[in-house]
Amino acid sequence: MLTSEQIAQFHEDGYLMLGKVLTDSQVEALVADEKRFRESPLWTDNQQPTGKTIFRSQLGPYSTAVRDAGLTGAHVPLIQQLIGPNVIYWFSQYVTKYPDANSGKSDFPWHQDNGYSKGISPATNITVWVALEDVNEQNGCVYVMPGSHKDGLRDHGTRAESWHLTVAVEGNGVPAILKAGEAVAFTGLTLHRSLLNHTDQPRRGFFMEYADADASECVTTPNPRRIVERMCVYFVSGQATLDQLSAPPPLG
Ligand SMILES: O=C(O)CCC(=O)C(=O)O
Repeated sequence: MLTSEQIAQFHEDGYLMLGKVLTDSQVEALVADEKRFRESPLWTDNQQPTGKTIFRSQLGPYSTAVRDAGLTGAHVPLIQQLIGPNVIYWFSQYVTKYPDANSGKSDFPWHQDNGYSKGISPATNITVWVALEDVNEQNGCVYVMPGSHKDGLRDHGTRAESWHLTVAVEGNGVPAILKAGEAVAFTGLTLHRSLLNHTDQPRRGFFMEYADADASECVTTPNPRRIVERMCVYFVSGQATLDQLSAPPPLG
């Protein structure tokens, strides 16, 4: 369990290094799974991958490894301490950053995860990013910006020639240097990024996002949608409140 000092640190910095959260066999299962999905002919983006980052998301229905990591990893009770008692595991993604080989394209610019989800309320959601092999500044680890969650959701612009959203940020942030199976947890409002992969091997990571079971996304629209109503949502603990947003439509 997290100590009160670790909880205070998480709220102060907007991130926390969790140490090893997945067993070696859970990491092996995810590594095999990442390869299975990356190489599947269902996707066409795995050709000539130099400088590319390949994403495979929301695969829980097809993957025991994805469900098992998100629901039984050693981080789960820690996340319940931070969000609980009603917690959902609502998003997961493999992120495989291929060697850059001087293309300059293998970075993922500064952003808040809630920038992509168009705002989540309550913004107590947390991302747990796990290394599937040792990650460091050479192979494109994630960097987090301490305290950046305190100013709320920022305006994200789009980057030329890419779907990435981004925010102008001063400073380098803190590199999350991790061994395989170790994780960094950060809030949905914490600015983070990753830089180029300067090695000749792919850098594989897997992240899991957790939220309060009553959280809504797109809070800036008149009809916010509850996350629990999305596909591929799994309960970690507790339940969602039944109200007009979650009530099923009348039959007949
Ligand atoms: O794994 C990475 O390099 C960064 C991925 C990331 O920040 C994201 O997908 O939101």
